[in-house]
Amino acid sequence: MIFDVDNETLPREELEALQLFRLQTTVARCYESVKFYREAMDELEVKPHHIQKLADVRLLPFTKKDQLRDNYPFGMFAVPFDQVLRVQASSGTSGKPVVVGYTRRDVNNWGALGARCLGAAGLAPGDRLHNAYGYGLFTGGLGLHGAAETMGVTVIPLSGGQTQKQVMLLNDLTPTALSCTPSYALNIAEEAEKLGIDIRKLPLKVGIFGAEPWSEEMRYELESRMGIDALDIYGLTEIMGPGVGIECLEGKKGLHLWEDHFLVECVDIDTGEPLPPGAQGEIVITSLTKEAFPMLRFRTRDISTLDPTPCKCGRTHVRMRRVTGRSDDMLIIRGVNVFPTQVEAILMRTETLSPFYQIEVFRDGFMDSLRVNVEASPPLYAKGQDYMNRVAAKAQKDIKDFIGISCEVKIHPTGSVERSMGKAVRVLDHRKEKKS
Ligand code: DLL
Repeated sequence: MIFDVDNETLPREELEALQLFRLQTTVARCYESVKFYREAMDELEVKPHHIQKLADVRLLPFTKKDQLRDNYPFGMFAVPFDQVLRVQASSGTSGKPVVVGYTRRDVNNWGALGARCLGAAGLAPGDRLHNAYGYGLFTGGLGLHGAAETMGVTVIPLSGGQTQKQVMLLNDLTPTALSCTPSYALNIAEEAEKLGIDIRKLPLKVGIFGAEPWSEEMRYELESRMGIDALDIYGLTEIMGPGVGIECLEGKKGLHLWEDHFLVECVDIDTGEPLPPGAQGEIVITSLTKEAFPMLRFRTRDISTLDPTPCKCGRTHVRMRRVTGRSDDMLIIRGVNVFPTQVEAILMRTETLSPFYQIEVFRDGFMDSLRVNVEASPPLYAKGQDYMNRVAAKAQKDIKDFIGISCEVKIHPTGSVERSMGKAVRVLDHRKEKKS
């Protein structure tokens, strides 16, 4: 089979033997073809032949996002351009984007791993995928597109935006799967409700949602509003794009990371030291098969936990728990670490609040403060200000009890929090604004 489905259930020993062979090949490729890696390895006095066992990956230097930016645009490419079939790029919200390249084999592998993800989500030829991830330099649109075409699933390439049209086509073309960010899925669900279309009655059966952190509570919301199974898919431009891992339909608890193509570590955020299974830390990924843009020990900044326990689906690849957030999105409010997904979980457990929210952070003198802006569900709004104040007070107390921070919860009318078309902006950090 072109997407090596057999590799998904390889016994651990065989999987690790394959990983070691591929790691050695990748390290040699990096050392020979990318000046940055050669210099970084020489500095640590590590040569490719030092990689004798999988744990030797720890001899290698980490690669950080800033270093990729320093090598903008093509400094990290390991092949000449006559072998590069495509480039994609990260969003680059803070400065220059990271530009990555793919050989023909890389594009094929990406399609194959994406197809594996669709398979894990229960899709097969005959299914139809409505793909509302953005097309273009962002890897979401073209990534899921390639996945569907590789598997032979019909792809409906919507890209993001034009939400009313998305709803119309969900209704008319009756896809069985929807791919987009979870925040955009919520936007689509809301639009459908406004238009009087009950998505639960359509043939749609599965959502392939990722590209941003989301909570279990958000899963529940999307599943119940759309009548689907909502699965978490993970990926990042620097490593490949969507399809590094996905939750399986059977287990729905943690994402299988395709370990025959990626070597995954979980390290202490501050020290970079390896953590035992089950401990929360930063996910570090080494690509094992990439040709144009191989990556050694990329510090993803994504915070999660690796779970090596067997999954009922029979896949042997390690599971990564839902990403709580990125280390650089973690808010530190008066000494307490907070991720937006933690706040999201509490808001969504509070009945009568809608799942649309945004967090603002302010600094007054030396004190940081946090305001959570959330919308009332229409029935709550109808109950008037006093009632809403009580709901806000309850949410504030829950945030204090469960996360340990005092904050202001402000309830707004339905429709006042900006809707997402792709990755939602969850935090407005006013501390970074210059004083005039
Ligand atoms: O977001 C690739 C992607 C597209 C993944 C579509 C899934 C679906 P980037 O724009 O480079 O690539 O952003 C990568 O997004 O490091 C995480 O911080 C975050 N991210 C991606 N998937 C998840 C997820 C794409 N399932 C960055 N849960 C990553 C939480 C996610 N965060």
